[in-house]
Order: sequence, then C-alpha cells, then structure tokens
Amino acid sequence: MNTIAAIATPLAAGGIAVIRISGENAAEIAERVFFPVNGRKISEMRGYTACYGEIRDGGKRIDDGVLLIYHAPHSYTGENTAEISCHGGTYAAKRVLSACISAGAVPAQAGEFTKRALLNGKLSLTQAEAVADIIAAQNEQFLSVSNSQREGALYRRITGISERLLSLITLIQAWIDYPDEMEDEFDGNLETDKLRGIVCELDELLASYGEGQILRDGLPCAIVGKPNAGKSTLMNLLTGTERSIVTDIEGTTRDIIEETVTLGGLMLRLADCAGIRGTDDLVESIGVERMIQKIGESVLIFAVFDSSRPLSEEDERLMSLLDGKKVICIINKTDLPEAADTSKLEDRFSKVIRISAKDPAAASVIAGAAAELSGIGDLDLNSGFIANERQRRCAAEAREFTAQACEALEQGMTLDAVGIMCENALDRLYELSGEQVGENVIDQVFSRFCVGK
Ligand SMILES: Nc1nc2c(ncn2[C@@H]2O[C@H](COP(=O)(O)OP(=O)(O)OP(=O)(O)O)[C@@H](O)[C@H]2O)c(=O)[nH]1
Ligand SMILES: [Mg+2]
Repeated sequence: MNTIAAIATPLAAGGIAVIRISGENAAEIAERVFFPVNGRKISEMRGYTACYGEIRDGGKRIDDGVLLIYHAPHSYTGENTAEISCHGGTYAAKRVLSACISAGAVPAQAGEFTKRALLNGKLSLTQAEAVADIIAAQNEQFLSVSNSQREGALYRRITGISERLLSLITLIQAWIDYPDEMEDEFDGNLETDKLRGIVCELDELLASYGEGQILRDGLPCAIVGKPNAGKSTLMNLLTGTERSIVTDIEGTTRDIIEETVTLGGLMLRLADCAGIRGTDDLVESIGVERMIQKIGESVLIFAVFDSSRPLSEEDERLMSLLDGKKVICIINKTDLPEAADTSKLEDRFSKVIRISAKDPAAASVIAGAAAELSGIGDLDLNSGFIANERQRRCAAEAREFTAQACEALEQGMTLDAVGIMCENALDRLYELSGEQVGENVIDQVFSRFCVGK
C-alpha cells in the first residue's frame, strides 16, 4: 500500500496545522522534508517521540515545526506514521503538504486514514462510523454516546445478538445432519422463544435509531399558541437573539422561524409558528396550516397561553390539536393581572409552567421542563445505538429474517428453511458490524469523512 499524506486540521488560520503521513515509507518521506535541529536521523527515532526542526521543499526552508513519529502497529492507522505540526496558516500547511507529495507521498482520499485503520483491524466498521459522528457532534450528550460507540458499544451489542443466532443455527444444522446422534428431542417451542427474544432485542436496537437522531440533530419542538400569546418573545428568550419579530400586532409571525439552541445540555430545534386563528389573510392562513403540520412533526410542543386575556375559542382549538402530543403548557405574561381561567389548563395538561417570557430567568424553567418531558436524560445509549441509515437497514433486515424464521418454526416448516432464514439474518448482522461487508459499502461509509481523517 502506498504512503498517503493530507492536512489533518481545518484549512483556516490557526495556531498550528498538522500534516499527517501514513504508510510504509512515512519516516523516509518525513526525512526528505523535515530536518531536526539536533541532527537526529528520523529513521532511528523511536515511536511516540518528537523533535523540533526545519521543514524544507527542495532545499528551500518553508517553515519550522515539530515532527512526531509512530511505528506500526502503534498508530491510528496501524501503519508507520509521521505527523508534522507547522504554523497554522492555510498557505504554509499546503506548502508542507506539497513538499511531502514531492517527496513521494500520495494525496489521501476522504477518510483514508480511518479506512486504513479499519483494514488494519484497529477499528470495526461501526467504530469507524462513530469517529465521523464524534467529528460531527454538536452537543455534549451526542459526543458522549458517540465516544461509547467509538469504544465499541454497538459492536459488542451486535456481537451478543449474532453469537446467540449462530449457536441456534449450529444447533439446527446438527439436528438436520445428525438427528439420531442428538441427545435431546428437538424442542420447537424452546427455539421459537429464543428467536422471539432476538426479535425483541433487534426491535429495541431499532428504536435507538430515533433516539440517537434526536441527540445528534436536536429535539424538534414547535412553539404554538394564539396571536400575541408571546411565542416569538419566548423564541427570542431561548435563542438569546432577536431572531423573531415581536410586536403587539396580532399575526406578526406568519411563516415558521427555526433555530437550534442548546439549553441545559439539551439540543432543541425550535420552530416559532404563526398564531392560531381564523383569518381571511391568505399568507397568514398558510402560516396557520404550516403550524398544524409542524405540530405533527414535532416531538415536544411548547403551547403558549396568554394569562392576561380570557381563554378564547382559539385556545380551545389549539388544545384539540394537541391530543396525543407531549406538551409543555406555558402560561405566559404572569407579570400582568390574570384574566384567564388557568384551572382549565391545569386540568387539561400534565405539565404546566408559569412564566413571563420577558424575564430571562424563564429560560432555565423551560429547559428543566423540556429535559424532564423529553425523557432524554433517561436514555441509555451508552450501551450502543443505531447511528445511521446503513446500520438501520441492516438491523431492520436482520429483524425481518429472524421474525420469518420464528414464524416458519411455528408453522412447522422444515428445519432447512428455518436455518436459511437465520443465516440470512446473521449475514445482515455481520454486514452491520462490518465483519462481512463489500468494498462499495466501505467506500460509501468513508465518503462521509473529510480528507485528513
Ligand atoms: N407584559 C408582558 N408582555 C409580553 C410577555 N410576552 C410577550 N409580551 C408582549 O406581547 C406582545 C406579543 O408578543 P409576541 O412574542 O410577538 O407574540 P406572538 O405570540 O409571537 O404573536 P404572533 O406572532 O402575532 O402570533 C408583544 O408586545 C410582547 O412584548 C410577557 O411575559 N409579559
Ligand atoms: Mg410571533
């Protein structure tokens, strides 16, 4: 395999930039561009040691920096690796890279360092995918669960399921091949129960996909209520900006305004909607339709009620739209005298909070209620979760084949047929974990990566 090189840090002005070289000739290539001030020979440097020196291209000094050496297999890729840290200017970093290319390295493809780590057995496929998620993480929780994945949480979970399936297949095969030599009678009920257990586990695993997505992308939340209830004031409070226009004119917000915020470690994708009311204005009525659609798409609803005005027909209509949804009932404008019969709201909603959206302290009250209702704090994704569509498809197919095997057994089909379905399920699990995966799948996974990773 050839020796590759790439800039591993973002192409922007910064303190330092790192150029990474990986492959059999990493030290030789480094020796052609990096000249230690202490005169040390790079090829004789021990692994995990560094030295300071000059970086040259064709004899011309282009920068100075630090060289770090790793020896195979003790590196990220499992290959010989050299990392040159130079000054963090975009041009300087590109010049150092081009010097490495002139010295014999080949420009790395997107994700090629991690791909080599995979091919050298340093990572499983799901661990490599977790590396991409760590890079993409935008909040504490997703970073934390991605780190668990990186340590092999999903891999271990899948391995546990595949081992059970494999022992079942072995047993079925033995019953097919050597029925007379088996000690026990074949017990269809027992094996069906085992398969059912595997189906349940795969269902749980599949459910983790949605939960993982919420952690990664944020919890979709709609802010709804009648005109002038204070929805946009609340939006601005939570985003800490003047994102939405606030006036005392009813119907100020006509289209949906969206923003992602992190509150108390919880990432929320907020949508400030048009106020709900019957209107002849075409634009406003489209806004109301979009608000209704947004309620459908959201996991959590912030329903804002104006306590300074009596509850109206619009409030009633809103309540009817919220049936079956997770709702935080927000009684707003508590700084004004109360005119609404709020006991009605207390009866209707299980989670009710009283705030003034003009008071900055209200943000933490809302964050607390959102964290409680979202249930995200109770999620345990540290034991592995389905992180992307590729994994979800493999798990869904494995679940389908296992369910079919279960049904086949119940209907008294031949053990051969049951065995084939179990094997199909196992193949999908091996594809999920990457133990049995085609080159095209690997290429697809690494196309998500950046160059230098
Ligand atoms: N006194 C008081 N006024 C508030 C409070 N929250 C909002 N307001 C005022 O109520 C008026 C309407 O606020 P908005 O945030 O624009 O209301 P909205 O629900 O977005 O209204 P539409 O976009 O028209 O549907 C503005 O004058 C706000 O300043 C509050 O807690 N107390
Ligand atoms: Mg508004």
